[in-house]
Amino acid sequence: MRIAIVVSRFNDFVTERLLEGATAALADAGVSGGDVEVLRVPGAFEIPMAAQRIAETGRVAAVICLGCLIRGATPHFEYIASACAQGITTASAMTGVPMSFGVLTTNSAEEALERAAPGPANKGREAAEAAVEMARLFARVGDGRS
Ligand code: INI
Repeated sequence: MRIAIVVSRFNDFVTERLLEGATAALADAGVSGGDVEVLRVPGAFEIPMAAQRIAETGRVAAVICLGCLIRGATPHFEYIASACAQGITTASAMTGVPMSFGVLTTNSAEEALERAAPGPANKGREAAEAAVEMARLFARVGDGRS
């Protein structure tokens, strides 16, 4: 099973930790590193575009979306957060490829770092586990054409 991870560079002191949590979870789930495609984008706003594009190639069974928005530092926080969440939902619906939401929306950098710490509470890990579960579910359900 091939999986894509779309991760934003904005607030990379947090998003790189989410990426570490996600890749660790994929390894735990038996997805080998060679089957993981990582796409880096500038910010959370660009995540849905890249998620849709990689899903459209047909190469991946799921897309894990990772990003970090910090309210205090972001005057247009609400706009980017809702564009990102809505965009991912639409991209998944349009492509039929499950996409999980590992985009933090926090009030402070401290809160963001808590959610990106190593271990079971890492939100990148949580997003990866959801993506694998959905990919396996969709594989079992099939598409009705075969
Ligand atoms: N992008 C983020 O991922 N997190 C942020 O906190 C953030 N702030 O603070 O503005 C942010 N902005 C960039 C945005 O996602 C786009 O990359 C940019 O607007 C170019 O389209």
